[in-house]
Amino acid sequence: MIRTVATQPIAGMKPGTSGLRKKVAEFAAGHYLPNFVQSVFDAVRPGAGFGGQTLVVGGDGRYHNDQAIQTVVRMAAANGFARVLVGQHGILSTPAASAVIRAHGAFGGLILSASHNPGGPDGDFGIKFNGANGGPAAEKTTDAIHACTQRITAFHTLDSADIALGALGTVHVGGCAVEVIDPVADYLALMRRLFDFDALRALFAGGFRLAFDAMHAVTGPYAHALFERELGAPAGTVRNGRPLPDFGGGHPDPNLVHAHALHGLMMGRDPHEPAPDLGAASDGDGDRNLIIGRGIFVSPSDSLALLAAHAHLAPAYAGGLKGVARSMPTSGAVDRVAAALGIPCYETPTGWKFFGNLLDAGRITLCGEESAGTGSDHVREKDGVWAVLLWLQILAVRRQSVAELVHAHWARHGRNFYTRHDYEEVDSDVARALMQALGAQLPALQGTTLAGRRVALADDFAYTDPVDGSVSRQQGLRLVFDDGARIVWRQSGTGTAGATLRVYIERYVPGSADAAQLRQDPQQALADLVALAEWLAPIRARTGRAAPDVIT
Ligand code: VG1
Ligand code: CO
Repeated sequence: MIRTVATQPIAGMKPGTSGLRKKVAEFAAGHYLPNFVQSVFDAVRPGAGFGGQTLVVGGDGRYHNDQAIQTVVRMAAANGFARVLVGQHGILSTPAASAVIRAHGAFGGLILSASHNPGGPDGDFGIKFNGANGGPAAEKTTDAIHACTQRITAFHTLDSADIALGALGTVHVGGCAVEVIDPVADYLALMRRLFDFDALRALFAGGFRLAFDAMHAVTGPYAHALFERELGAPAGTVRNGRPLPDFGGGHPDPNLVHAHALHGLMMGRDPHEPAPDLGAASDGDGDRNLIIGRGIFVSPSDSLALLAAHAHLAPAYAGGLKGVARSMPTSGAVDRVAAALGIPCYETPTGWKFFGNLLDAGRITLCGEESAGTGSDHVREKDGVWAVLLWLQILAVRRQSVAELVHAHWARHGRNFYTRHDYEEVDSDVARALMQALGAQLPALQGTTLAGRRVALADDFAYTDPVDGSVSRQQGLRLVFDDGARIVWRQSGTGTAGATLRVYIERYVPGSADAAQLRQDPQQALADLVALAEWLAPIRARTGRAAPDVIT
């Protein structure tokens, strides 16, 4: 019944920071999805074919997820996979997909998600390939996939009825066994091995209050199972826990703009509910985490540093960390912890795919990004629910508030004041021109003094992978001052409309500074650098905007 369907290349199928993301309408039209899926298979097919191999398939439940899964399943069967594991209802969070790939020795997986991008018929859709280590394909693979999309002439599928995604169990599609699995089970088993669940149960039994906002995205089922059923947190701990195809009309990006209700609650601004002890949220596909203590927002860069400093309190990391890594724009807070622990700290380009080699080689145990992504060697993706569990583990052992932990951390290691300013849907030509002009200016800035600071380094960040020697260029323009302050400019690789410009700004204040100085508002503490950034690359002036669209 296998059919080979003639097709033609479709332009623009270049995976970005994390897979291919486009508007739903584009993905759903004609041969768009089949072309990409076939190109993935063509790029990664081993010499012996896919016989005997398992493919994992799941998504974040957004609009078009279920239909896309049926397409992928038919194509996987037609391309010779022996077995396909699909999350029930088409659901698998990104970290759970990674866990399933690893637990079942799969060849790899296709994750259907546009992550933090909005969903619904007018929203975004996305797809990415993860390999046998459970991690996102490295650049050389995504480049090979892109090359296949440019020369594709046919794809393989077969005629078969849709599989019932709601029913657990195995059905056969052609010669392929398609198993609909519980999307939570493997992940839950893994979390039980990493953390001391008895200690977490005791924490909740003692009245500790968590507010977890699943943003009507994929983490709902995981959070209900873990926090409420497994750890005994009261019903209602998980908010917006039902995955919806349009995320309830919201934008599943756990930042202070899109998770403002949670932020208000944690700052004590909800008249109906006192602020809980810990507030957390995750994104569309469950790999990000937002952490807010009562009365205190923890920046993702600080959260990474705090987790690194206290990870040994969880059974999985009791033996210490081999090393840590952060993406280049992420603040240097974790570097200071690594120095104090005497372990290496790696600086990678933006995107989780760059951590894979370091994790596989055993060089690092923990890693993270300023964009609210934190993870460890337990999977090969960032992991939102895991990060919340690690925070809970630390709070359960230390019996201190989030604010106390953060303040003690700043007093010991100093504080890296940090902010990211995003300008969304900028005209692509304007964005390109701004970045080009700035890039051209950089070499001459080296060694000069700007607004009272000496420029120690001004370059376009290039990364040489220490494991396989591969080089990735043009990973962000950076200006580093000799006092550790930095300004970084990058163009987003996940957007689907126009260009998104990100400006990352950081300044270090030593722990010996007085508490008032350490506890300043970051926007105030960074105001001079924000002004300098605009002077060097006049984004507001060129786009006619008074302020960034999102400040995190
Ligand atoms: C953004 C973040 C990056 C993250 C990526 C995928 O990329 O900056 O840190 O890895 O999203 O996260 P960009 O290119 O738009 O800056 V997710 O949760 O959307 O898979
Ligand atoms: Co995500």
